[in-house]
Amino acid sequence: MDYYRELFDLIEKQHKWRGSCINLIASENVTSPAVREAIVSDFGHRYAEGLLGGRSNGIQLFDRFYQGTRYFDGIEAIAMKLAEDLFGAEHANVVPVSGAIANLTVYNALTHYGDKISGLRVEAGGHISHTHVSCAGVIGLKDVPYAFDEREMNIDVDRSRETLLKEKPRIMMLGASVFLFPHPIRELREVADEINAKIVYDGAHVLGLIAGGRFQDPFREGADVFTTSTHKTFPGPQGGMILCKNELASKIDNSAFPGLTSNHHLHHVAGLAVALVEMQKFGREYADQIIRNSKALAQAMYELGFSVLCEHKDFTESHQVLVDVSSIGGGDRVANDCEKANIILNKNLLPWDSLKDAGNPSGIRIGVPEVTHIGMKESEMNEIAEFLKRVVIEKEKPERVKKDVIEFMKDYNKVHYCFESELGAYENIRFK
Ligand code: DSN
Repeated sequence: MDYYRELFDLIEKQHKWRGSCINLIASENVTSPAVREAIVSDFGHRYAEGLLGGRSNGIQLFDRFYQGTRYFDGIEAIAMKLAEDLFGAEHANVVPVSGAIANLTVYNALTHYGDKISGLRVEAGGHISHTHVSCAGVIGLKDVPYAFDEREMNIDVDRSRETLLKEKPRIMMLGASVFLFPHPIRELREVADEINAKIVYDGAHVLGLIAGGRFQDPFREGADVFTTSTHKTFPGPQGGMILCKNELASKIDNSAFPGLTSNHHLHHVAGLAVALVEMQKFGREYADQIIRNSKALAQAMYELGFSVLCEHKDFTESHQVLVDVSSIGGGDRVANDCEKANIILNKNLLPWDSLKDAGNPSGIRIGVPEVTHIGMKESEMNEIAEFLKRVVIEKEKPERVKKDVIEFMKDYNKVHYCFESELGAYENIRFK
């Protein structure tokens, strides 16, 4: 078996296939050619252990432990400054290599084994890293689930307040994987102060919207810490980041290094810096279009007969649309049929499902960051809704719909909202 050839064959196939798909996974995006150039740079070979102007218990450390970082130091400093400016943060840390590790880093910095953490249940859209099944459990934190209002698809502040006052979590997590509407940061600030908890806002899904001044403004509304990944609505490379108030910077920096990361991924920090510059310039226009697109897609699907959640609230204020498909095949079947038609989305638990339903939940989650980033607007959302109707409601053979999807995608092969876009969005870069 010629694994060498096989590997490059698989890479080539991936580019060709996903470039001919309508990519609707809410946590995915495609980066600009400039971000891709940064990702394949020499920084991917290098080490920069240590912190930029690092501190330990308030004592200034020397910055780096290895030589060779003179250019990377400039890049990391730019990334931190851009992130602080764009998100109104006093301090940025770009060391964590993912959003979950960013959360783990904060838990490690601000809690002790056996403390409590409040967050949304996974069934209600909470991220696993906010609960005992993942990072919070690793640190020994005990779950305090918020009460959830299924009609409003948001935290029920009044019912949650009682629980919070009784359980006194050390960290109150906000943010989610199913995230249709802004979370009530302001409304929960008072109770956080009363129980001496820190509000940690996980903005992974909505970072690109916040960069564009949409959705919500976590620090102005009362968050202490803002954790995130860097590759969902925000079109950066895969990675993580922590933004925080200065008073928490030292603890969080030391939890990131030497705590939970030895070397961060320097090429991804370079790519992040490029994406931050892009969002500074194009973020508002991009975020506005994402929200227009998700509302347009939700409306079109609703009119075509889909059971789209939250019609009474104009469906969504984010990049996501949530659909109950329990009466037309269930989440698993629908997601699989869509994949056969080159429409990539994911099955998703709805708040009234049980965790046991994870294999075939009631819902599908649809996200529009990637299709927006490659230039689609409201009219294209109507076409996507029609494709979905043919597969899911009319049960047309997915292979027939696939032919039309491939034709449709031929017009969308460049990344928008960036400075340069010669290289195709799905083009494979060859070096050898
Ligand atoms: N599981 C990811 C999502 O799709 O929401 C977040 O890590």
